[in-house]
Amino acid sequence: MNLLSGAKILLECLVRENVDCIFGYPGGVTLPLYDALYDHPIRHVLVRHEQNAAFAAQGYARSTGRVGVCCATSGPGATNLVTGLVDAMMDSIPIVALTGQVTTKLMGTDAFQEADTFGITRSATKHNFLVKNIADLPQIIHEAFYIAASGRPGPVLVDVTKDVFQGQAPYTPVTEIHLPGYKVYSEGHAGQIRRAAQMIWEAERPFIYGGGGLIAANASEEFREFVETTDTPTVCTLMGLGAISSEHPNFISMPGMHGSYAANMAFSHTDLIVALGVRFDDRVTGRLAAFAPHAKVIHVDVDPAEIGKNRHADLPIVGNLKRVLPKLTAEIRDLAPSMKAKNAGARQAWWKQVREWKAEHPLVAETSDTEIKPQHLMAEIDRLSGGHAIVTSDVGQHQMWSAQLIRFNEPRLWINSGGLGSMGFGLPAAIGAQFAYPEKLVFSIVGDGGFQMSIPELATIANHKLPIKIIVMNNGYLGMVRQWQELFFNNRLSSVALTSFPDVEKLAGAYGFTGRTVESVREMPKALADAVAEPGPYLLNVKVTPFENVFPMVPAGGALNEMVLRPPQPVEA
Ligand SMILES: Cc1ncc(C[n+]2csc(CCOP(=O)(O)OP(=O)(O)O)c2C)c(N)n1
Repeated sequence: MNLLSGAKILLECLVRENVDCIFGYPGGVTLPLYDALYDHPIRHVLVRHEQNAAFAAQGYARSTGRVGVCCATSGPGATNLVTGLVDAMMDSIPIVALTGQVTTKLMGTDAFQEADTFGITRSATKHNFLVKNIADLPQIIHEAFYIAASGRPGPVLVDVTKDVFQGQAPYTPVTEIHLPGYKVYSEGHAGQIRRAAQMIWEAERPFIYGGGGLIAANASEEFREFVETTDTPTVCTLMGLGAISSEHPNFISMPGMHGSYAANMAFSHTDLIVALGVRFDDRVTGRLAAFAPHAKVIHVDVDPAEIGKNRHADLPIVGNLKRVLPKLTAEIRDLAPSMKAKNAGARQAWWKQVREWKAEHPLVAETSDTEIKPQHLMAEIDRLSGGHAIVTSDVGQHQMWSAQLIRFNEPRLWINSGGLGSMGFGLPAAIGAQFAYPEKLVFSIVGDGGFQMSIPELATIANHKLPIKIIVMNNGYLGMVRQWQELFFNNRLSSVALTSFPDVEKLAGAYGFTGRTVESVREMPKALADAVAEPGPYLLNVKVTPFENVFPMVPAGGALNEMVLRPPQPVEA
């Protein structure tokens, strides 16, 4: 019988899962795997830190909807993955992390580079496995992919001992996954769906609250049809941007802490929230007790644990949005002849009100003739993107301005760390996305803080000549923390000034590509256009006004209708 090494069996399983690219970093116990990769068609991308392998795998997964794969050695390699795993867990991103573990007989002896990866990553993953027997390997790898991608997606880790990589066994392809304890609910309850349609028609001020679950379910088309059939004002969360085009007439904006006035006022006045693939996150709801006080809630989610977790659902539907939404839309259409006229007047008045709120305080980019406002930078990037570029962001003020001001006319273009808010995410995520879409325009918008967490990955970018446009929104501070210190700690700016930022021309030059700093507002549009025109990578350091704050803002613990709309204006003498 033909025998294969565990390493080769693992790669064979990855081929069967259509994996074309792994982001990773080698080490002692993964040597047999890397030896098998040496002349294998699956591409291994050597990142410069394991955390970035997990972020790059996420960039790949978030931009394609496929499972991203990362790999690390035992001990420090595996522990370096943890932030990326928790990040994927918080945002429901399907990745499979492969880690090496010391030889089975050394486990528990404090062997060199031994860490309890299985224990450490238990709460950081949707599921994790430890493989100590080569005979289990194929089944486990396919189960890992199935669990990562199905139901509510998430990260799955497979820890493989060195003796399993090195062992020899016959390989029989796995044809069936049978996980009796793991239930995926997809269809939604027909009676509940019908009831939901009725509630939607009965509402006078309905409001659609769409989230990342719509994107995870690839349900954008179904979502658009639902929105148009009900003709309801719609917001998308930070994770849901692009689920419906930013230019769709029903789309209001992002809601929440830095959401628009219209979005937050609508939450405060609606009588029915249709919550689709969302989790009533505190950054959306503000003070939960004061959130949407007049609203009933229909909550559709694939994960039953989300329903009623933060906000009671008057009507729960557990199911996959791609399956549930068409049924809901069909029920809405069915009921239209008998229900349409009932609240038509009230609904018209509601739309009028929402449009007025939108017109009263629109999200517009401030500009100046003398300096570069960060909002102006985002407006220029938006112009170049036209709603079609992939934009990855890091975490901080630049992330919020990007979300407010850049259009996303399709899903999977806006890639950011929503739930965990991990600085250092943006640049490696762009690497993953650019590998997935070599021809696409990819902007990576980062703060001067987060950028400095990602500098090692400039080597990966240079190595593969990835044409990523790295835009550093350089305000000289850990901007978002400075904003909070200014607003809530008497402007006592403690450890937030970022002095000693590197000369980007020299920095990018050291890696063999172009870097440039732009300080003049007149030159900024052309500098961005030049970056886009460059065939290879480009590092553009944009010096923006340092003390700008992100508004609107709902102070932490505040209710949505207590949002602060703009900075206090100087009092005229
Ligand atoms: C790994 C990590 N450490 C700390 C934080 C807390 N934090 C949130 S925003 C922020 C400031 C980010 O500064 P910068 O990257 O310059 O972006 P800006 O806010 O100026 O746009 C910090 C430190 C975080 N989110 N992630």
